[in-house]
Amino acid sequence: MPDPLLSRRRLLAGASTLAGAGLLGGCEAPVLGRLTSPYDLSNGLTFAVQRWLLRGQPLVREFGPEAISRVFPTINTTDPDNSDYRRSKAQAFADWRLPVGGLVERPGAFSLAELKAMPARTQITLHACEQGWSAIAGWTGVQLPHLLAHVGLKAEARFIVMRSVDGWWDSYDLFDALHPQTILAYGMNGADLPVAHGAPVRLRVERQLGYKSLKYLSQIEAVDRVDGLDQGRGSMVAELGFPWYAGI
Ligand SMILES: Nc1nc2c(c(=O)[nH]1)N[C@H]1C(S)=C(S)[C@@H](COP(=O)(O)O)O[C@H]1N2
Ligand SMILES: [Mo]
Repeated sequence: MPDPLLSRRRLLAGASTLAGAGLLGGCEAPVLGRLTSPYDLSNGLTFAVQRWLLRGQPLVREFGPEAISRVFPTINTTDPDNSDYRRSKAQAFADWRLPVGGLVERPGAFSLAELKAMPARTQITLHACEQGWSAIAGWTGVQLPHLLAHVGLKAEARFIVMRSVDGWWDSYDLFDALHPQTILAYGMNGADLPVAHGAPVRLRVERQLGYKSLKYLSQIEAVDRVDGLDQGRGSMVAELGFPWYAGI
């Protein structure tokens, strides 16, 4: 039986190697594997420079409760049109499970109650949407690095792929996946996460634009590469023309 603490240490050692790689870490961006335009090159450079500047994994700014926006817009999917989702929603997500698998030692499928029983982090942060609006809210959830340590990330894992019930999918390198403010949020502003904002659980990945913070999570998978998924650009929005890496 692998020691969870040992695998956590290995996981964190992996993160600091990535951080130490700095500029060279740029090769983790899927776009760099398939440079097809100057746009890809500039995305890749942005990614590499940000990785260098953020190599110490600094936290994004957190606000006090007084800064919470009175209105937090909702956008795109606000109530997934999916029969499994509707059934789960009708029973307050009691039957909902989040499968976590791929390159992990101990794959599992976690209920909302199991996620809530894990150590929680609350953070009041600014959400910035690519469409030009931003808003501040408080988010409560389990840190993704905690969950990944719990399932035991294998050494070959390089990216975390996430999927949503509405068909959105995205991927994150370990640098962002292991950041202390990357959480799977089930709470917003002290209450359960509302359906319009991604219930029962959404991702908060605070150093990237809002579209990377997937709502309605349905699956998490650790992989060694993402260029074999769909068209090979690493996310649904990247295939629509937005940057895979949306650092802010
Ligand atoms: N599954 C899923 N995740 C999603 C979206 C979506 O439509 N579906 N929209 C994205 C965009 S563009 C933004 S800005 C935020 C919006 O979150 P909100 O609706 O809670 O404001 O969620 C992101 N995550
Ligand atoms: Mo957005």
